[in-house]
This record gives sequence, structure tokens and C-alpha cells, in this order.
Amino acid sequence: MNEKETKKISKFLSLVLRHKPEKIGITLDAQGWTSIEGIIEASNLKLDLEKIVEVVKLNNKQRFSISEDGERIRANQGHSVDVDLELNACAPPEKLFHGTAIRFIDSILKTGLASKNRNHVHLSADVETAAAVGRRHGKLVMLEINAALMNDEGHAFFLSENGVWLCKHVPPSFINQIESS
Ligand code: HQG
Repeated sequence: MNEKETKKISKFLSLVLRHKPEKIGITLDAQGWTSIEGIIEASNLKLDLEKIVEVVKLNNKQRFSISEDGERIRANQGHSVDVDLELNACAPPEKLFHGTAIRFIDSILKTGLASKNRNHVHLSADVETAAAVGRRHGKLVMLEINAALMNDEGHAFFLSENGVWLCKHVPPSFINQIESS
């Protein structure tokens, strides 16, 4: 497969496994899993098992997992549909980072970071990753989150299978705007 096809399949999988399974008439179970065979049948992308396995393996962000029995697939994070990823709460590093766009900053500093259309707020352990996420939205603003303190004060953090830190909401008092180089 060439890069273009891989990307197209990855985008398709993100769409149906995170946001709109109904678009191709499949359903996700409570933990977000669905049959690989079902996706192959429902899609018009000429998919086969080999292609799906390749996309899952090569995905730059490890966005997807295949079940141990090899029959099912799910997205590791980023859902807007209601799924329980069965993640255990765990203690975050001292600081986490969130890149966003300058046009959102007033609202964020007033009301905190909200999960918007997704089930969680997404935070990164390193500034570079957070910067790439933020630039998707416009002129970058970098936020440093006092994650350890938040956790001490009872806000739960979860680490997704692919290394994204998740929480439900970040109140403004834990957010510092920092230089984004
Ligand atoms: C902003 C990609 C105004 C928030 C990435 C963000 C990530 C507010 C936007 C993953 C706000 C939501 C998630 C508030 C938050 N007022 N704006 N109170 N609270 N926002 O895309 O974190 O490639 O849902 O700052 O790599 O940008 O899809 O979240 O700018 O991991 O695998 O509202 O998506 O992963 O945007 O990105 P998003 P995100 P994938």
C-alpha cells in the first residue's frame, strides 16, 4: 500500500471507530470494539484483513488496537461516541501540555479546558506533540497543566493505549500559558 491509501484507510477507521459507526451501518460494543470482518464488508474502500493490520501496525500515533483473538478492532482514544475504554486512573507526570489556537484562549482561561466533541480533554507529556496538536487549529498557544497537583486534588487522569493523557476537564487554576517556540 502507498502512503495515500494508508492515510485514507486510517482516516476512515478514525471516523467509524470514534465518531460515526452508523455511517457504514456498523455498531461498536460498550468498550468501543467492532468486528474487523464487519468493517471490511461495510466499507467500499476495497479493504482486506492484511490492509487493516498494516494500517494498525504502521499508524504514526498507534490510533487503533486489534483484540487478542484478532477478530475485533477499536480506536485507542479520541472518541465522541460514548464508549468505556476501561482505562485505569493513574498518576500523571508533574506537568502535561496542551496546544491550542489563540482564538480559544480567552474562553479556556475563563472556563478551563473542556472535552468539546470528544469524551476527554487530550494532554501530551511533551511540548512537541502538544504543539503539533495545537497547530491543527490555528496560531499556536501552549498551555502547561499542573497535572500532579490536579491529580492530588482529586481529578482523575488516564493514559490511553497510545500514550495520550486524558481527563474530563481542566479547571483554569491549573493552567499556565507558556512560550510556544
Ligand atoms: C479547544 C488528535 C474554547 C481545545 C490530536 C482544542 C489529539 C476550548 C479544541 C486529539 C475550550 C478541541 C485531540 C474552551 C478546549 N473554550 N476552546 N473552554 N476547551 N478548547 O480536536 O486536543 O489525530 O477535539 O484547546 O493529536 O485539539 O485525531 O481536541 O483546540 O490527540 O488521532 O477545543 O486529536 O488526534 O479540539 O485534539 P479537539 P485536541 P488524532
